[in-house]
Amino acid sequence: MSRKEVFAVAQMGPVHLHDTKAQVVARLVEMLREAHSHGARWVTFPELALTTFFPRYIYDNPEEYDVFFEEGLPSLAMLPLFEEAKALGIGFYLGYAEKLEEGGRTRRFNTSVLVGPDGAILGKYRKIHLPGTKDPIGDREFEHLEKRYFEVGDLGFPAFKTPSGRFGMCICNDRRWPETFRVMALRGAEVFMLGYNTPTRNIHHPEPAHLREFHNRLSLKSAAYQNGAWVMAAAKCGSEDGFAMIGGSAIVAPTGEVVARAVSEDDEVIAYNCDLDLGAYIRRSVFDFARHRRIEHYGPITAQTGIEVTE
Ligand code: CDV
Repeated sequence: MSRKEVFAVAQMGPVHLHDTKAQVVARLVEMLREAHSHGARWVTFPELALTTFFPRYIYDNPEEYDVFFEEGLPSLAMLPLFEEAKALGIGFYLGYAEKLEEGGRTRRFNTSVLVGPDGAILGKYRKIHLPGTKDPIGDREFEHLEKRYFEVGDLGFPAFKTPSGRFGMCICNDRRWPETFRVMALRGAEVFMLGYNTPTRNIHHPEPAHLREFHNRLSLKSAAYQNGAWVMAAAKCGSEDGFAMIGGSAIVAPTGEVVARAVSEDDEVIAYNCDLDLGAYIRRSVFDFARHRRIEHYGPITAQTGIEVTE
């Protein structure tokens, strides 16, 4: 039996501060329909897909920033997307800002949800590698305040069972960390879905601009090859109220080859008929974890965070 499935990645152009969630969700529904016309069974949407990338701005009070958050699944704003996806029989990954009341306090996470082609919620992931700072750095054209608005994710890196195999989810900065993908692969994930909002400029160091896209692709390709898995990566990109973010949404094969790539910095759907068995030979040979991993030498990976020199 063939394990080929069409996967689509729905890149988004900018979402401006004044755009309403209804306008944004209408764009997502439009791309869902386009993905359906390509025969897609799964679509990956970006990180924080319903709003502008608000962690670039400084807010002090929850009353100012709660407008960016969603409560419940599906939230009211997401409903048209959930309904259309179920009607079309398409599963999807969607990034959003999650707010909930738990243990007598309000909690906020940078979250993604995986919804099956039948409309069932298959799982949720909460971003673990939060970049940036809690307090504004100042003296920059924009901030990156994810640590201010979100808690570190508390759900680990699961591999979710779907009708097409096991899928893992991560979000943006997580893709730069090999631990993210290896944990999901050790749990059997054959497809990694992720969304990202990557500012074109690195506010922490004056890098040459081309490195932003180079490091994005490098991370996606190594994640795919080193785990024998497919990678679906969706950007929100272009100039959001004058703040530029990279595009480069891609589908990467388990061989590490980019098989489809967005060319614009706008709403754009890319799709590929993915052979989900393609990674099997990689996981049977060079990356046969059971035969070749040497966990007795990996202690520092979980025992320490920063560099420790013994001598
Ligand atoms: N949204 C992100 O996590 N963005 C980071 C930037 C700040 C480096 C990223 O890894 O792309």
